[in-house]
Amino acid sequence: MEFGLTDEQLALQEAARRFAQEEIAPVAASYDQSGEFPREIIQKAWKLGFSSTTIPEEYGGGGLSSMDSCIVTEEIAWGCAGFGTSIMANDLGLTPIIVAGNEAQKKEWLSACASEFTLIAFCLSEANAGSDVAGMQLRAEKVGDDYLLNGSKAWITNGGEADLYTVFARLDSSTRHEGICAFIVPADAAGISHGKKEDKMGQRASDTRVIHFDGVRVPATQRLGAEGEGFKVAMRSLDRTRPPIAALATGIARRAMEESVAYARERKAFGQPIAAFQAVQFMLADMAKEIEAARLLTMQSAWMVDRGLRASKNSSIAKCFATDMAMRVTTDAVQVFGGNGYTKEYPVEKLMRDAKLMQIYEGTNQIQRLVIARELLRG
Ligand code: COS
Repeated sequence: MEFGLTDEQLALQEAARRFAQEEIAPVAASYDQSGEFPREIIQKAWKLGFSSTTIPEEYGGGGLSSMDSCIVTEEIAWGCAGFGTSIMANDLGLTPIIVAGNEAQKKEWLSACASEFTLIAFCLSEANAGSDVAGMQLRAEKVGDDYLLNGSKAWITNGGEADLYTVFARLDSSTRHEGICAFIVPADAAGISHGKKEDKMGQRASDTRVIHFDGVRVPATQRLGAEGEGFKVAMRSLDRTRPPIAALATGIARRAMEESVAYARERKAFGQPIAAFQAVQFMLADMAKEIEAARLLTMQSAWMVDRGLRASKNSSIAKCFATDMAMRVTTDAVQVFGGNGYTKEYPVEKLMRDAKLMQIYEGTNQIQRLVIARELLRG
């Protein structure tokens, strides 16, 4: 068993860390305040190979492994989780093409995304079907060789900024998951419109919207997999993208711990730095041990994805543990900072707001527990 990173991975980590320190962290608070989308910085991340990372080399991509992608994601999230989510959502949007695209689709769409900056959004959730994917209502109607999409998606990351969508729609209303299809849909297709950017508690730099599909015509050549396979395409995609979400949460928590250590060394009470008090030391020690555990679970699930093993249980364990951990660690970081931690003058209240979303998106942590329990009980 090898716990160390390779020389290439250390170089990748160092490059991503520098990018997060120099390009993201200094502007994170201002994007958090304005809620603007940092398109130029995201594009720069793409140019440097930190976004759309998993496109295989044969289609012109960086061909990074899931492990590599987790290494990058932790660093970017250290800089700002909203940036991390925008970058990660891009890879999530691409994943259905990687897992279910035929050769012609991969050549056309993955190559295009590798050669030109393209933002992608994964359109799965709906206002009344978030956890219950099989309950989606967006309709796909077969008309000749095409499909007509009608309905709306909700909570779509990169929704208003994306150039390309992967969309899940219901062909057969008499079934549940058996009636769902997956499609590749350019964002400029006639009939697509989007709602306002959601005014979120945290991760405010990321763009989250409702997308409306009003008679959007999609040729059959843009269907991913067979008719009725869309649900499984979504599940297989999420198995692969939950390890980077765990890495994102680990990055938020690591930032909170580092800020807490620095503050505890400086801030004085009763005539000495608060780092001298065991009450504070224990909080810092708990942060460190939980972050280490989350990172190891993340690496284990990424390792499984990279070996083509079914990673559902381990991806859900990593996602659930790391995101609950980020919530605990950032809450304790605010506690270490005391009253200062509750103000926007200091960085930890943003980290706590950003961490909350991690327990909700990419499958709530209640859904992760359901997946883990089902995998255990399946025998
Ligand atoms: N890989 C491959 N196939 C899978 C799978 C996976 N990870 N998970 C489930 N399946 C298959 C099942 O084997 C079953 O196949 P058969 O009908 O051939 O036996 C089928 O898919 C249906 O699975 P299941 O019965 O478990 O579906 P449910 O409707 O009970 O829902 C949950 C399953 C709740 C796990 C699913 O809806 C889910 O993941 N929800 C959360 C969605 C989410 O993460 N949203 C975030 C959006 S992206 S920000």
